[in-house]
This record gives sequence, structure tokens and C-alpha cells, in this order.
Amino acid sequence: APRVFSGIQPTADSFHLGNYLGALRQWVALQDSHDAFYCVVDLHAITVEHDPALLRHRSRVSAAQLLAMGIDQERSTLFVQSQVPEHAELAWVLGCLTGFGEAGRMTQFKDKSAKQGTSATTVGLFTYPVLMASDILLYTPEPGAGARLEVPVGEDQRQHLELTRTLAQRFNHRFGDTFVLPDGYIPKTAAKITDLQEPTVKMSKSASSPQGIVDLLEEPGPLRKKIMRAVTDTGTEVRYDEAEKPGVTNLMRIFAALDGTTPDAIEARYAGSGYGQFKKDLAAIVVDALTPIRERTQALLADEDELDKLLARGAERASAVASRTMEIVRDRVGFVGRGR
Ligand code: AQP
Repeated sequence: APRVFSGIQPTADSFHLGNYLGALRQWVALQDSHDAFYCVVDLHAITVEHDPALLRHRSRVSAAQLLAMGIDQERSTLFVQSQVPEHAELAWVLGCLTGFGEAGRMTQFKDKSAKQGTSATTVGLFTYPVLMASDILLYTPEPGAGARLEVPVGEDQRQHLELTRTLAQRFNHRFGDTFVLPDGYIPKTAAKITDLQEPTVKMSKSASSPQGIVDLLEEPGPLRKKIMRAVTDTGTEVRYDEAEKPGVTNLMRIFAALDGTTPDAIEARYAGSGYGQFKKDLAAIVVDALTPIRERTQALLADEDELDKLLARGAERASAVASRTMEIVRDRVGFVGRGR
């Protein structure tokens, strides 16, 4: 089976519906067809100032939510990045293959550093894409016919994946064929979810207001209210029209994704019935979808030792692959081995 690697930052107290429908739900599906490595990337989370206790908590919540969604530690490998030190080690080697100007062209760095100002911008934020390249390439299958390494990515990570391919190619060229070039793709079923109050901008943990974002741990009561109060557009028709009806269109996307139906079918079902019934039904669908995730997350978090053990198992399996890759890398780069 082709390998797949994906990572997510533990930077909020809960994932939101955009993360789920745009990325994480595809992680669950990919387990059936891929040898999957899923990583809670806590090293990435310290590129900006953070609180240690909160980071630890958020890493556990993130992992618990992934397990609650259906990531299965028996079928895939779920782990916390900092438990596999090879991520930082390979990042050093790749950093030494990255041009300063090349890294400086990363638009995400330019945007984020402009927002933060130079004094708050860390070298870690600058080299973030190199660490991401390391995350992916550590899990390279052995190069050869049919070897595939796939990376589901959002639009904002495209440039970083391009850099990853460049670095893999550069390493292979200088030191011999070591890495399979990863292929990035946007999963077909990924839905872009927008803010419930500002339906023309994406739902986002940093930019959305509490009323605009649905987080996965939300209780049914407030959750229902939030859906009922979501901004809809003038008119009464439930019609899929991104330009004219961004609010209703966003709700239809959520509906379709969670109910396994299509916008056309939804239009037909609510023809002539107005927004009210549609929203009520949507609220019920969202509550039904999120309740088991919330309950399982809470159950997993209630036994921290057990959760940590489960994650340690993932780290062990990830380590087996990562340490093998690093052995080859160290040797090819010219480091003296420790011998046996
Ligand atoms: N609204 C969304 N619709 C679809 N997919 C989304 N993703 C995020 N928002 C949506 C996908 O979720 C993964 C993790 O993304 P993220 O950590 O960047 O989450 P965020 O809420 O988008 O974060 P912020 O607050 O906007 O900012 P930053 O980037 O500064 O942390 C990704 O696969 C993303 O595509």
C-alpha cells in the first residue's frame, strides 16, 4: 500500500468543523487504502510563544480527537512528533541543503512574520517548512518501482510541499537515491468550510469569532443554537450558489458532507420550504455527527495514562521507520557510525 503522511498542529483546545471536513475526516478514510502515519506536530507548535502546560494538554486533546474520529492505532500509526527525535535531526540536515533565499520566499513565513513583527519572529518559524519536509521524508518508502509517498494538503501548504520535493531531489542528487518524492493532493472529498457569521472567509481558529466557529467538543445545546443563528442570505431559497448565497451554500456543504448527500439532493428536498426547516435538520445532523466524537474524546482524556500508552505505541512504530531512514541519511551524508 502507498504510504501517507500527514501532520496537524496542537494549537487549539479543540479541532473545528473546518479541520474535520477539510482534512481530518480524510485521514480516517485513508486508513483503508494506505499505510498511514499521522502526527501531532508539537515541535511546530513552539515556533510561536506558547504555554508548556497548555501545549501538553492540547497535544493530548488533539490525539484523543483523532482517535475519537476513528483513527485506529491498530491500522495506522498515530504519534506525537517530539517523541521521535529524528524529526529534528533530519531537519538539521535538510536545513543545510536549503538556501536562505529559498526559505525566505515561503509566503506563509512572510505573512506570519509580517503579522508578528521581526522581534517576535523566531528562527524556528523561518525553518518551519524544513521541519515539515523532514516530517514527510522520514517516512519515505524505499525508492523503487511503485514506491509512493502521499501527502494530503490544504492549499496553504502547497508551497511547503514543493520545497519538500525540491529538498528530496537535491539530497538524492548529492548523496544517492534515498527519498521518494512525495505527491501532494487535495482530497476530492475535502470541503472548504467558511465562518458561520462571515461566510465569505474560512472558518479558522485564529480569525473566527466564537459564534462563527464550530468546535468538535461543543455541547448539543449551544451547538444547535449556533447553527440556527448562522448567517443566511436574503431570500428564502435553499440554493447552492457560492457568489450569491455564500451563507446557505456553506451550510449546504456541511449538510452534504455529514449526511453523505449532494447539494442537488438538498435543493430538491427543501424546495419551497425556506431556511427554517433546513437549518433545524442541519443542526440535528451536526449534533448527531459530533456527539460520538465528543464523548469518545472525553472518555479517552479521562484516562491520561492509557492515552499516553497508546501514543507511545505509535511513537515506537514511527521510530522504527524514522530511525532506519536516519541511519541511511547519516551514512550517506558522511557521519561516522557508532559501530555495533
Ligand atoms: N475552514 C476550513 N475548511 C476546510 N479545511 C480547513 N482546514 C482549516 N480550516 C479549514 C484544514 O485543517 C488543517 C489544519 O489547519 P490549521 O491548523 O491551519 O487550522 P486553521 O483553523 O485554519 O488555523 P488558522 O487559525 O487559520 O491559522 P494558522 O494557519 O495560523 O494556524 C489543514 O489541512 C487545513 O487545510
